[in-house]
Amino acid sequence: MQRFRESIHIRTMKAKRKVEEISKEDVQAFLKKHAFVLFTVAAVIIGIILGFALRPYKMSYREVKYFSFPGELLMRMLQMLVLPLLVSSLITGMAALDSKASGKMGMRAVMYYMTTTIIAVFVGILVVLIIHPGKGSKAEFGKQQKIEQVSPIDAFLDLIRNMFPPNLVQACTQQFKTKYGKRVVTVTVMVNDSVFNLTNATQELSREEVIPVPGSVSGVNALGLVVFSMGFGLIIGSMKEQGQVLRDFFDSLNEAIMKLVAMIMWYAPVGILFLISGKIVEMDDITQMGGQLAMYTITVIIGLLIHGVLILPLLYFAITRLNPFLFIAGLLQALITALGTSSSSATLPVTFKCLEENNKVDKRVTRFVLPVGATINMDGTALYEALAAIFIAQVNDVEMNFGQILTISITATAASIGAAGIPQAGLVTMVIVLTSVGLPTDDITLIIAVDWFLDRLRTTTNVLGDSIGAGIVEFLSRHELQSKDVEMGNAVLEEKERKKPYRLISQENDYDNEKHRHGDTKM
Ligand code: 7O9
Repeated sequence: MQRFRESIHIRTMKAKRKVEEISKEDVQAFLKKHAFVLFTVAAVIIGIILGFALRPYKMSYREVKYFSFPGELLMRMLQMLVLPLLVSSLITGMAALDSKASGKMGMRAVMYYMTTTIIAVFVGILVVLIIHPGKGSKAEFGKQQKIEQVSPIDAFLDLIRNMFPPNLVQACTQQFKTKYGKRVVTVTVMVNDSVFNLTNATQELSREEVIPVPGSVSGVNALGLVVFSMGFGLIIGSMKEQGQVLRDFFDSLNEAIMKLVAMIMWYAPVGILFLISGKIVEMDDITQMGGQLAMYTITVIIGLLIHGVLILPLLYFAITRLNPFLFIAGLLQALITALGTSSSSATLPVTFKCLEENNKVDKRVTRFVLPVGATINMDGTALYEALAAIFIAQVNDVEMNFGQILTISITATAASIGAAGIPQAGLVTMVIVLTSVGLPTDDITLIIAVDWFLDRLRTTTNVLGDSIGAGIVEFLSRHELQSKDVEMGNAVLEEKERKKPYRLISQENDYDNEKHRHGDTKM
């Protein structure tokens, strides 16, 4: 008995020492491994504190701009990479798969985009109907401005036109936008003069007519580049040896850009710190905000939280049976960058890095799914537009019937899909949603005061939606990817698959023996 006790004692002592030893190393390894994430989180916290600390000094506009200069630099660096990254990743992504495999993967991605966008709109509508933030009075809001009217048909045609840019170089800097010109039309009318009884007298009348004329606005035509790159990638993928040079070229370009991304990410925490604190210094006094607007802000936050923290993770878990929060933990940097930059396209480089390096998502999936997702999949935006439209109806004391709510959900879904193809989308799509149910478009100005803030949150939701989509599409396409690996004798990739940090919440969930078990989750 005594010996037994002693041996237990020795063993526990050993174990304790081991724990101590490991914990020291562990902490170091942990710090090293997660240095980026820790820096980024620290940057957000310091940024917020610094921002609020500097507010009492009431900086002038010029000073605020100087102050947020480091943040501006980050935006510029990220945007610098978006174009080559978008083109090279889509081309190599498409070229790496045959048309059948990419078709299947594309179908799954589109299914995911549609499902989540529709769910997002539904969540938005539900939340705003339940909380009912609008009280039917506009008295507490500031002065209203006029909002330019847009023609939904012209916006839609612009979207289609932007899919086929006539000049690829121009598509990197400009989008097509219908403008309106005036034309004088002369019409000859017969005048039947009854006084002098003269028949067949004619008179020329001229009147002005508004006509659509071609124009352009600055901004990347992402949709056009996506369409071109997908077609181009598919073609060079099917070109056997002749296409090898191009495949190698774009593959190498993509790798080089990703190396640049890795370098820029060292600067990201500094940039994010200044972006956030600059915005806090710049913003208007929030204590002046009216009750309805505050309620509206809270409603949007709740809606986005339900979608991002509940529905998307649940969907991820339902399909892959993996822990969604471990997956999201790997994305933290991308989410914070989205929060700082309020642009999912500028965040794209970081999203790539997080998914490929932290979550070990297959490059063939990310290269294909992420650029398309950044362009057409905007859950947060869809949720927001539907919610905002109903809020404006509530402020105007207009009861929405079921048909109108359905119209709002359809237009909000369409608006979020088409946003990247519609020039100056932010406002234009909102105007379209409101016009579709006959709500006053000038009331958009009521919510503009909080838009900069809510934009950041919906961008984060957009990036989260795209990333979880990549995880789900990878899982659903694992068999095609594996068979392609075997075909190409690529055993290294499979080895990497097994090391995914976020997988295996239970041992039974191994890719190898799940073929039949998960057969039913296939889309
Ligand atoms: C939000 F593919 C890329 F990365 F090259 C790409 C480039 C440009 C993708 C998209 C775009 C683009 O122009 N997007 C765009 C997005 C254009 C207009 C409006 C929006 C909507 O933006 C969101 C919102 O306001 O709700 C949000 N700020 O996700 O970036």
